[in-house]
Amino acid sequence: MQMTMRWFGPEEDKIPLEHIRQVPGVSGVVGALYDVAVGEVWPKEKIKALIEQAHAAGLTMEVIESVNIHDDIKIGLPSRDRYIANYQQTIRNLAEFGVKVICYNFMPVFDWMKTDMNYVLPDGSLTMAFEKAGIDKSLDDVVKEVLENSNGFALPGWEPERLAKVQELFAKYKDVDDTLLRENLAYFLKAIIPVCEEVGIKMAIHPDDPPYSIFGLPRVVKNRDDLDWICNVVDSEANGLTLCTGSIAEDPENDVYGILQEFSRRKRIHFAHVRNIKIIKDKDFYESAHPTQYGSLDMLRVIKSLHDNGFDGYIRPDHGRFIWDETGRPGYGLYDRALGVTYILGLWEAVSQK
Ligand code: CS2
Ligand code: MN
Repeated sequence: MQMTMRWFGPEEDKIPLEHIRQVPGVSGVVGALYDVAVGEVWPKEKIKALIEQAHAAGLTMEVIESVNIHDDIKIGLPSRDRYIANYQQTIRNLAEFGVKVICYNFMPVFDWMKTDMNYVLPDGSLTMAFEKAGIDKSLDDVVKEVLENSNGFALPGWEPERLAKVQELFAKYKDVDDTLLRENLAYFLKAIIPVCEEVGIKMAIHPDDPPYSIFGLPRVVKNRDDLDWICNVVDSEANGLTLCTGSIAEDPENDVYGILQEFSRRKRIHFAHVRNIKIIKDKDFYESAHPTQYGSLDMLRVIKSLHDNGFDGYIRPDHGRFIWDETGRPGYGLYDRALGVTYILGLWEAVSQK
């Protein structure tokens, strides 16, 4: 197991690598390039410069999160072949600089959805929440609110330029249902997994967040059966998963521990996002502090399910709250994520005792 933290690069992240380096037990950062348009090839010089910065700070960068997938691939337009060829080249380029795992998602239009970026917890800390009432409004209003409340940072997958055209994007997806989205995912995987095998990279798909349809959009990474289908459609260890405990648990029907056990055993979890959530009612929830007592997940059982079933991948705390007056990119402050690291490592050490 290797403990990592996500870092958004020198321009986009106000947290210096030197501070991440001081979090006990963190050996690497998970990074990405943010100045290459979605669908274009990541140039070698830029990859090299990014990874060298991590190395200069004494950290590895073996996981990339994310190389995002162009909407034309998800929609299945003829132009997808050009974008897939670019993706293949990006995989080759990343492998050259020691990257081992690429995290990505296959959610139409936008990445994760939260309805409140500044939800106040009883102890005064701020977190993110999702309440159904918050999306029972017009799409334009919801998008506007998310963009306005993200403290001036572009959230992952919420690029303002792209979402300025959100209605057009939705129109392009109007004929894409779950079946077609799944076919398009299969088409993509069949094209890229052989390249991954050749260069020693593992793909790790992130579950949908939340793991059910919103705004009528199709969703194909929601539950155990979806994950099983993905693993089987191209049966290769290079075709794996990012197991995000928070995202999976947002549907109370999902058996998080069973999923962690099964796919660890099957050697398909290459990257684990470990966070806790607290279900408020039905499917409404907020992202709680990591320890078991604050959320709906039994975190010891989460870690045990990974550890006891041979998980040997990269791990990171996921979102953190804002505490101690910290502000910044929602979910990605330093302090609470650092507490998450320490807690996860404590659990890991305990379950590792013979
Ligand atoms: C991440 C996702 O911030 C987060 O919630 O877990 O944005 C994740 O990076 C993407 O879905 C992966 O493509
Ligand atoms: Mn996640």
